[in-house]
Amino acid sequence: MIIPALNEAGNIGKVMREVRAIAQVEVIVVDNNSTDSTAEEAEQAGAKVVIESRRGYGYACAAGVAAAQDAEVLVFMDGDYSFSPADLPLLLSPVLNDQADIVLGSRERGIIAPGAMPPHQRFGNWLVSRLMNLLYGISITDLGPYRAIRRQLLSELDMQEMTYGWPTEMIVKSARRGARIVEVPVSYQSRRYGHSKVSGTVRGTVLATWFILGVTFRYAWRIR
Ligand SMILES: Nc1nc2c(ncn2[C@@H]2O[C@H](COP(=O)(O)OP(=O)(O)OP(=O)(O)O)[C@@H](O)[C@H]2O)c(=O)[nH]1
Ligand SMILES: [Mg+2]
Repeated sequence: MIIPALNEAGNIGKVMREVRAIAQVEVIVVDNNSTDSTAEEAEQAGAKVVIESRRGYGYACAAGVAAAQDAEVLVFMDGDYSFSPADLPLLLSPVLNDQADIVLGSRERGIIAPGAMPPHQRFGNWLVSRLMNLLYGISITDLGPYRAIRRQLLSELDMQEMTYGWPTEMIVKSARRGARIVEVPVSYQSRRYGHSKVSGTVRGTVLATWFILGVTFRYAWRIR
């Protein structure tokens, strides 16, 4: 499991302990120059901590992939304790049962705690999901960052988006390759501690919207 984490002290230890209680999986926390004790907290709770100095969600995820050398299946999860480690078996089973190549955790199909997702984020996810369904012939309800993917598929995708576009690129390129994309319901709650870096800030929202829409359209019209 790969957890990109930027200033998630207070959350990351709790996330780690819950993952440990659910499954014996290797957990790689990628610290992007946090200014708090994220790295120490993750290490103490048993994570392998990788440092990526280039700022960006995609850079952090890519560094995690590089560090997870032996894993055949990779799971990505946020480090702010907004997703539930208890949903991990649900995410993994379609891949392990050879029914999917990539499994997306859908908050829309699951339970969203009151106030956990700001209305603009919920609307944006709805809109982009539908756009992707139309442009790529898939059937998804959310852009869930909590997801599982076969390593083989991920390496074939040749990921280029190293910031906000990473999760979108993974979906649209998987769709273009005809990979089996399956959604499972996951629960979502507000972060416990710390500050939002994406949807809870104006800068994060504007940049995420720009990259998500840009990547969604770019690959729809690119020649194979
Ligand atoms: N390594 C790394 N992690 C990041 C970066 N930006 C965000 N993250 C992590 O990515 C996850 C998602 O970021 P959040 O700040 O929770 O974004 P959000 O879910 O839209 O916002 P909230 O509603 O506050 O939870 C968290 O685990 C962050 O720590 C980054 O630049 N580098
Ligand atoms: Mg969050």
